[in-house]
Amino acid sequence: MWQTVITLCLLANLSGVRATCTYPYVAVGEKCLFFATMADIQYSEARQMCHSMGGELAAVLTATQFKDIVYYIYDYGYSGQHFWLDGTDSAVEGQWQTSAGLPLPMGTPFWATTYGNIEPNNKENEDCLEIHPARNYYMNDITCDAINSPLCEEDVVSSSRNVTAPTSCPRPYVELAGLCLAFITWADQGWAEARQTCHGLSGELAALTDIEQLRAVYLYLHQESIAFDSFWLGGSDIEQEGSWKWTDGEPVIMGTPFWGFKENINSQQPQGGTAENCLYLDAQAGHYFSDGDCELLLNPLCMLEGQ
Ligand SMILES: [Ca+2]
Ligand SMILES: [Ca+2]
Ligand SMILES: [Ca+2]
Repeated sequence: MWQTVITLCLLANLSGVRATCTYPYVAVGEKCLFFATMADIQYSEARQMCHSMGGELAAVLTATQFKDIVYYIYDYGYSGQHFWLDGTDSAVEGQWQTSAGLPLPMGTPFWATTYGNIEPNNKENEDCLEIHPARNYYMNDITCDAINSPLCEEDVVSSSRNVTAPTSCPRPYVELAGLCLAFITWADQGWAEARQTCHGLSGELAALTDIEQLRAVYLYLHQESIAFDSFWLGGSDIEQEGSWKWTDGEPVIMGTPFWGFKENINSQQPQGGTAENCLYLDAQAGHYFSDGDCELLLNPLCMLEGQ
């Protein structure tokens, strides 16, 4: 019986016209899409998340592609969720294009239009593209720091983007300076909870033990436009105040050029004493090492275990 089932599955696969997609991507018309509803994040964070998943925000270039996505949202239980699509007019106001530089279709049947209003309306300097149940999933421009879930499309032409491809690292890890790192922008957590999140990804909060690793992380955060986020690393002085260790017990290298400042140049980190026992990359201070209250809600920066 199982042979019959397997044979039928194989036949269905062979005769199917849909794309073959890698989990968690699903076939939607001719595209492989990932409805990342676990994340409610800003536009640039959403793009970085898609990149780390081997894709890009989904680009809608034809009416059929648009219909396929909207029907899938209604048919598969995503109604009520709202998503980022690939599109911005941040370069030239009113000129909407995808990340690959392709012009976005304007007008019907894509954008919301009513008696009094035609989207995109740039009402509040809105430069990013969303689909939202408040507009029955017609396209709308919204500010790029609004919060939506990424709708990712699996990459078939990786040349369309200029980010570091996650070559040898499993998704959502990206390869930086010889490490597989995952920037979990969709979780704001205390240090201990952030560790659990990394464990769930077969990883650990990252240990940056080489200064080239800190440099690579810094460049990546700016390349991906997520430098407004702060990230937990796997260092702490919980066991003994002032004795900073990574989670594997190895000592954290102190001083310049790893550790940064707080208010001014006379306050090199760590400076928080027993009130601050966890190590993070501080977005407000150049992403140098800082000690912080372990209950701060920051994004986990995970490293694949066994590296
Ligand atoms: Ca605009
Ligand atoms: Ca609008
Ligand atoms: Ca401390």
